Amino acid sequence: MLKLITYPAAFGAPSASPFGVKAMCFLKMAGAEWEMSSNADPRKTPKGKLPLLVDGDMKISDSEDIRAYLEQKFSVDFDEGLSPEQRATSRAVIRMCDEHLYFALVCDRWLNDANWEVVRAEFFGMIPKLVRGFVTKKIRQQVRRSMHAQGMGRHSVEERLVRADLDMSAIMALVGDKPFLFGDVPTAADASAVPMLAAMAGSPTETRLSKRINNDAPLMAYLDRVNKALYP
Ligand SMILES: N[C@@H](CCC(=O)N[C@@H](CS)C(=O)NCC(=O)O)C(=O)O
Repeated sequence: MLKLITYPAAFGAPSASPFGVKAMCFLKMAGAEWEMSSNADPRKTPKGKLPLLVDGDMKISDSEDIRAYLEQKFSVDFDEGLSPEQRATSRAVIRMCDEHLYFALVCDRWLNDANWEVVRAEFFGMIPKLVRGFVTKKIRQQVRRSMHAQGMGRHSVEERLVRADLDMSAIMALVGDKPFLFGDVPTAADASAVPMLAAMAGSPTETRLSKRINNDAPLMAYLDRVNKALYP
């Protein structure tokens, strides 16, 4: 049976990682039988990141490669019925979520002091108490550095909010009056966008970003529709 290795459930989501939840949605779209193996330490995985899909001897890293693998293995097209133009838009939406909104989520989770206290307890509670403070301080420093290198960490909270807000407005403009991004059936872009937005909405403490999402009724209704259609 296929095994999805990813971070355990957290903050109301089936995995702390939105990429893990995205992979779960793909598994459901493929009609696969699978089991989850919770792992909170990605260091020994091929790319040092999770999720990781294991199929016998095969190890597939990265949610986008997991998508390609599942589409091929189960002879399905997660974007069935979409025109070439819609497929191009879908690709752009997925990149926007994975490579931009994700970093707004990381900053909100890790750099916001109130959130960090909860994140630390939730993610690193298994580290012996004696060294937990030291280890988690180091990990947070690494995240801060990587967010600075990536660029999102250089923006103020307000600037990050404006950026995320523009992405969310773009997503909702695409959804329009439809149930899903491209019509009546959820596609790969829904499976990518919603875990990211839901993770932001499910912030452990209320932040400006989580408020922005939770106060947006049409956006929350869209998250709910995708949740019901695609979540495990
Ligand atoms: N492009 C990857 C991103 C995966 C990713 O960033 N995973 C994070 C958790 S959300 C991770 O494992 N980070 C560990 C690290 O960077 O050390 C995908 O789509 O799967």
